[in-house]
Amino acid sequence: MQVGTRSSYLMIGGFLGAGKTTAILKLARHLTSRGLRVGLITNDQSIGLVDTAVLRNDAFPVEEITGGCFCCRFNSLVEASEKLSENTRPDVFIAEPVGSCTDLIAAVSFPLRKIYGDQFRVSPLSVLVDPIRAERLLGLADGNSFSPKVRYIYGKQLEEAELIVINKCDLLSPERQDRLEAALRRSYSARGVLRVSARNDVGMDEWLDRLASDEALADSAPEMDYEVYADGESLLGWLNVSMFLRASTEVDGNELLRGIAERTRQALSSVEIAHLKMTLIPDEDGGDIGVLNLVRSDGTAELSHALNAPITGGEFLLNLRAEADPEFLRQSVLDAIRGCGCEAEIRHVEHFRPGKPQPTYRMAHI
Ligand SMILES: Nc1nc2c(ncn2[C@@H]2O[C@H](COP(=O)(O)OP(=O)(O)O)[C@@H](O)[C@H]2O)c(=O)[nH]1
Ligand SMILES: [Mg+2]
Repeated sequence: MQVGTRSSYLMIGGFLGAGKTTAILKLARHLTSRGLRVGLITNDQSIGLVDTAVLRNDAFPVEEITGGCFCCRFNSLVEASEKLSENTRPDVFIAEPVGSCTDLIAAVSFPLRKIYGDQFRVSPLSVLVDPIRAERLLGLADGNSFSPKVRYIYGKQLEEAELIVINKCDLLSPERQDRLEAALRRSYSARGVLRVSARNDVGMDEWLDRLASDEALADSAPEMDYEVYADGESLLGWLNVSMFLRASTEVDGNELLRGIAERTRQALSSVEIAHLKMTLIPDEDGGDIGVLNLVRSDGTAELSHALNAPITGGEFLLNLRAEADPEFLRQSVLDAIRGCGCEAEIRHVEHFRPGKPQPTYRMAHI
């Protein structure tokens, strides 16, 4: 990626669980190996972010914007980039918006291009897709899904994508990949549809090359019904938990995470989970981290990063987004944690439905 005096600004959107954080780590490593300095920006409605813990574990500089999405906290986004610049002077910023957020072209890309165009070269908005979720939402496969207003957000994310990036291609046969790509091309007007496997580091260089070209940049944003968008967001319950777990003897931290995930899934069998993610950072010094993800109610709880050694306790973070009452999520998860046999010292528990998005700027055209 060629960089002049301006920093590049990459935004990797996509629904909850699509693989944004995984992809950002891989893109950051590729950029570093090309000799470029990278700064990362995470975003959430609340504090105690699993994503920040995962990215910091890789020693990249990370700033997090909490308490609202980029669109509604546009000035914080610019401040975050300035803060990163104080120490690192990144050539490339990579930002991960909230997975239930849309209207990023009108509320982030255009204002950045228009107001801060002398500082940032804004790359095409990539929208990352989990292929199993996409097959269901596009009617190519059966399976649990969300209610119509949540699906409205999903559709709008794809409608505004300048590049659609089908991730997790390792999960699909080439025929299913072809069918999904054809359906996405039929339904949406993105300038490019790419296929990658972020976890396996496949297709990342081609993606970076597309991000470096201006060809995919849009000049107008899709229309957005903010009432439907707000209703859709508020149907998703959010829960962030931060606590210390202590065991009386050494335990297998990976099993502990799996157990909490399984009991949570059972308690939430009647609702659709969008993303359940947890990190466990052991007290024992050594840079170890356990990371567990579940991206659909009927998916597999995966340890995307396993702990190397038994633990006696550690710092535990859990973020859950599911189409359900937040109080029900809170009770279910706290019960699931109680069942793990550790003593839990709670630092922070927050559960809520996101409020109506009110973007700082909204520009329909550039
Ligand atoms: N099979 C597969 N899983 C992936 C891939 N990329 C990410 N994942 C998994 O998808 C889950 C959600 O990833 P994450 O990056 O947290 O998604 P985000 O919510 O979009 O940031 C994790 O379990 C990842 O390991 C991929 O290329 N293939
Ligand atoms: Mg993420």
